[in-house]
Amino acid sequence: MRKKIALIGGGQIGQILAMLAAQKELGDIVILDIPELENPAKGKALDLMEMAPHGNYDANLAGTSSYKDIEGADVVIVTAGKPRQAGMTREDLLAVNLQIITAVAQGVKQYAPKAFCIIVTNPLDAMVYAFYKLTGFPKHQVVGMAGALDTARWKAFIALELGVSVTDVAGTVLGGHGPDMVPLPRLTTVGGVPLTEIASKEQIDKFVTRTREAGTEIVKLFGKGSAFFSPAWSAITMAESFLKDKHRIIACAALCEGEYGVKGLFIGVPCRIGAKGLEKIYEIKLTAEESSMLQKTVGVVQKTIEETKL
Ligand code: A3D
Repeated sequence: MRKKIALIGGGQIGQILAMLAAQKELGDIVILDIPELENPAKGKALDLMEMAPHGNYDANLAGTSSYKDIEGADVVIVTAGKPRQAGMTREDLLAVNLQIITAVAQGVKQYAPKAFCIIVTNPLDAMVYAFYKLTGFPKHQVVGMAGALDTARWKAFIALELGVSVTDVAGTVLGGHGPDMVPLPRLTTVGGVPLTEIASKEQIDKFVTRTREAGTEIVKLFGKGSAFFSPAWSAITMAESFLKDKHRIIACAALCEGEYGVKGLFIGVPCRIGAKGLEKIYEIKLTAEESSMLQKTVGVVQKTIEETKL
């Protein structure tokens, strides 16, 4: 029997998620949106079914506004919520998206209590925390997608500037999904060569700044809404590692219980994702400077999480 993937939110990211999940034949797909947008969700599902003969994939897609239709889902990816508009911070979305996540958590808890849940809605670190608290799901079942995207951006900017293949860049980004995130140049390599040996300090500083501001750079260009291709592929990478038990090590927002000195918060850390969900958090020995940057981002995340009052 095919796996079942429930996409909660059928907007910009949701529709790309549906396309990628279908093309990768990860399973059958349900796109759930609000009742007013049930027909567009059905239309997107049908459009993707009609693309299948060219895409050469076998997947059933359906659109709905009823949580009954996500029953028994193996994976739930939540993008339900408002995106940023130009001039907004992610934190500006807290009140409106907390309401939405509260409704989503209720539906997922009732109909897909065993699903591996990937939260994408912003402000990410607070929304994944809220979803975890509201569902009461175990921590291995709930992660946030942010580090996967921040790391992809980090790698993309390095490859662009150095004129190397992006597939040869390896590295990670820690911390909250905001301008204080912590890319780790010291541990980044390009085809096995340390980044610090082939890029100047000025270049590295530029990569760090651009990565931290990458979401805002796109929001400014769009004028309306935020990035959707790269967030979708990042979340699908996480879902795929779970569904295929690939054991990929991906930076995810995960519940830390002492790792990196963080207790009870979701923070971006390197995670192993396999058939059991979040299987392991890897702790890296950080330098004093990296540690102090991490503490700064943790402080920001803590403040936003406190605002959820959960
Ligand atoms: P958008 O295109 O507006 O899609 C969101 C969809 O959610 C819309 O179709 C809404 O109708 C739907 N929705 C709203 N309320 C509900 C509900 N209660 N139940 C089900 N569906 C609902 O936004 P988008 O897809 O561009 O972005 C979705 C979210 O992802 C936003 O909060 C963004 O800020 C966030 N985002 C996060 C990242 C990260 O890296 C963490 C990156 C980009 C976007």
